[in-house]
Amino acid sequence: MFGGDVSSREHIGSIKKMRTSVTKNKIIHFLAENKNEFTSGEDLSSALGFSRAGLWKHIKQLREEGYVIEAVPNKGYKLRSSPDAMYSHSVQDGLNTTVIGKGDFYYYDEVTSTNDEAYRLAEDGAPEGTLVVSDTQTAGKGRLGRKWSSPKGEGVYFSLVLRPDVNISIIPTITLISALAIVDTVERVCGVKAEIKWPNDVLVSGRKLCGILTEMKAQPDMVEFIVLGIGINVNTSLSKLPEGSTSLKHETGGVVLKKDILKGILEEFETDYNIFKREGFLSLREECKVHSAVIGEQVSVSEHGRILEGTVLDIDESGALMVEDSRGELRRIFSGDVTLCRTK
Ligand code: BT5
Repeated sequence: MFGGDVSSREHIGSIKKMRTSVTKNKIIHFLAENKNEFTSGEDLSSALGFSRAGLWKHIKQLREEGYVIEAVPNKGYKLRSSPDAMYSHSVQDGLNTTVIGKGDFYYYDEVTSTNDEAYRLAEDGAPEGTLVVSDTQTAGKGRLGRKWSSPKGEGVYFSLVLRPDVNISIIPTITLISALAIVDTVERVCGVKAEIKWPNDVLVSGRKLCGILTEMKAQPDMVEFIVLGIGINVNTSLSKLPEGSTSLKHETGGVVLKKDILKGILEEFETDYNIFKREGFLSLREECKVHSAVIGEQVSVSEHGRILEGTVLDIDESGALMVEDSRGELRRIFSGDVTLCRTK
């Protein structure tokens, strides 16, 4: 699943870009940890293992990205202020979680897909809670080979590695639980009311704000790992998005800090995920239903090329959609695309 249609030259270019962002992440992390004092260029380059010339090049790039880094001869460097970037210190400082996003953290300026990167890391043994964030994706993925538009610096695109020790049958409900975390976060951080559109979208006033792509590696009865990928339009101009999308900037009329959205989702998700690992979907189901955009609605569901029309009655304990068709028969849908026939 890696590389896909990316040529090897593009692939090498993208690896170089990844290395650059890893280095910049280290510099910012170091300066942020020592923000009350100057750090000499010599100390900084020897602590991080690169040349003074290399250090200067990265400092220059960081300034271009909006970091205010003071440089005083014979004293060194000091971080004065940071833009709304996603380097580890901006996200992990004050992050109120214990595992999710708290440990291994990978930030990239550009990546093909954070899900592909997280999947590769998970195969190499990345622990639960590993976070991969990118400023943009050149091959952001939706379900069934669809594309996810990821305008640079405007949205939040990230993936988490999860290793829950739960029955494989309840894994699809992780998507709904993460949607719940997103709904709670956008309400808490920006006062925007959002809804969960089964199975993997978050909508505001019927327009798509966020998409979730959950991928899994499993043995017949055991989950090896899950990659939970989330893309959310934060300060994105609607002109860069497909018809029917929205962004938090569009909904609130102002710029929203991306790091606040990411931190909020990580915190809300960890709380719900811990409940999920202890008790399964049962105690989160009611909350998902309360925030559902589809319950009680007339819908058309496309599942493996078949179209079913009916009224959504429920989301069951395994996360399946319960739809009553025109003959009054109850149908259980495990995956598919839902189109709302009328809005609430
Ligand atoms: C999804 O698929 O909605 C899942 C999207 C998951 C994206 C995240 S970003 C981080 C991580 N890394 C990845 O590579 N992916 C995940 P689906 O339900 O199949 O919807 C895809 C459809 O949503 C597309 O065909 C478009 O119509 C629409 N779409 C694409 N980009 C969008 C955007 N930025 N905002 C709203 N709608 C979009």
